Amino acid sequence: DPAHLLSSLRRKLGVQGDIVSPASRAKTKEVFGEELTPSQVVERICRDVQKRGLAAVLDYCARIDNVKLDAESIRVPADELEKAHRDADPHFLAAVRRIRANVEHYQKAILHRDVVVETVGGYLRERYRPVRRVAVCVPGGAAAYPSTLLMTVVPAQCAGVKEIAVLVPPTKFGAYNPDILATCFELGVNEVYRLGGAHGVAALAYGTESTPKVDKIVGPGNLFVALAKKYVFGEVDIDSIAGPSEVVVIVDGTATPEFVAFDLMAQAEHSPGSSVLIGWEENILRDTLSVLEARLHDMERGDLARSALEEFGAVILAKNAEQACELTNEIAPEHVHIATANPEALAEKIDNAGAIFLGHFTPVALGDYAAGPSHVLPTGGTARFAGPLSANEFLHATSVLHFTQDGLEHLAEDVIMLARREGLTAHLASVEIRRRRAR
Ligand code: HSO
Ligand code: ZN
Repeated sequence: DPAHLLSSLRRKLGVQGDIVSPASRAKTKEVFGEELTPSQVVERICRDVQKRGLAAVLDYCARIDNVKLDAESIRVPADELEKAHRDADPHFLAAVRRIRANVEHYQKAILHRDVVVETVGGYLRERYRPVRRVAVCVPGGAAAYPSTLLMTVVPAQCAGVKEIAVLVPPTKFGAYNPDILATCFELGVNEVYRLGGAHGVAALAYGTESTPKVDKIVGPGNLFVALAKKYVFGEVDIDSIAGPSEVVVIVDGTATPEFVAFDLMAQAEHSPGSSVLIGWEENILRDTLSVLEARLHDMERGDLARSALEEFGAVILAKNAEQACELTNEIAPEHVHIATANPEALAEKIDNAGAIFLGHFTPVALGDYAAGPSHVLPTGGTARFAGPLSANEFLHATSVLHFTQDGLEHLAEDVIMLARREGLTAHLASVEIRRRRAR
């Protein structure tokens, strides 16, 4: 029963759940002296940071990350960023520059533009301005992700955000990673904090003497980062909550088993990552699985990918293309890859997906690294209502209204009717008094 399978996948992967690894349970016990759920941990940390500020943040750096930092060293010094950039492989930096240009090209093209609506005796306007100050979370637990810097910072810059603070945990894949630091410098980001986890999110959400408060926090992270973002929402804005990576690959007989096998492995090697293969021709599913089995051995992260595939992977034999699309809509995955003869027709039937990749030559990796749309996408079924992180997520709208006396007159009777119903006589009078004056 595919629907049942999917809901169990969702439960395993969703960040909403309080799923804890034995290691993280032990850590909680060590830090807090008692067994707590991740939500309880996050609530404690956030409250503590709100109350005690920087002292609490530094405490958690020591106790959770095992790194002794102070009011100064919590921020990566400018010369360290510059040195990482100077020492970086020029070919790597050239790639970063080209990708940045691609991301800019796309993000600027989709940027919301102000809308003016003429109306009787006046006009209405939807006006967009950038959020003033944002924090971007970049994961640094399992691997270093300079690509995530590109896919978060560049959209913010395209929106015109003036102040961008980067949060990277104090690990070898984070704040001590030369590629991460070099990329920050290349992108013109000089505010980089050696901070991750819930305490990192709280530090920027509430602000401390070393980490000035931001207006919005975006970007992926582990369960604690995700729960902390939810906790501080309202104090600041957040983007959608990004959990483990997912892909649904839809295939017909024209798909190449090798291609598809690597697409499934690519998502699984994020570990955890979920890869679901859906088709309606049994042969292509079988062939893909045997190639997958054969090729997993050669992969550097083959063991990680294998365990992710075993735990979170699925192969579904649908009745037909129609049903494949229905199931995909139910999963509402982060990525959908349609490897069929006529992918565009199927794509029209997919309502719920973070990003859709069409045809045999558009692997998800193109979007992950270089094409232009951000790879920060809704996961865990949230693609039912959320979309990709984009430059537009860094804008906020304001309505602007301007009427002449004629315009006021045109609306006056209706305002008075409603204001009287609601018993708000000052509202009523504020219109009425202007009418009298106009006569
Ligand atoms: N597939 C990940 C993004 C990523 N892939 C980063 C490689 N690096 C989530 O969409
Ligand atoms: Zn990826």
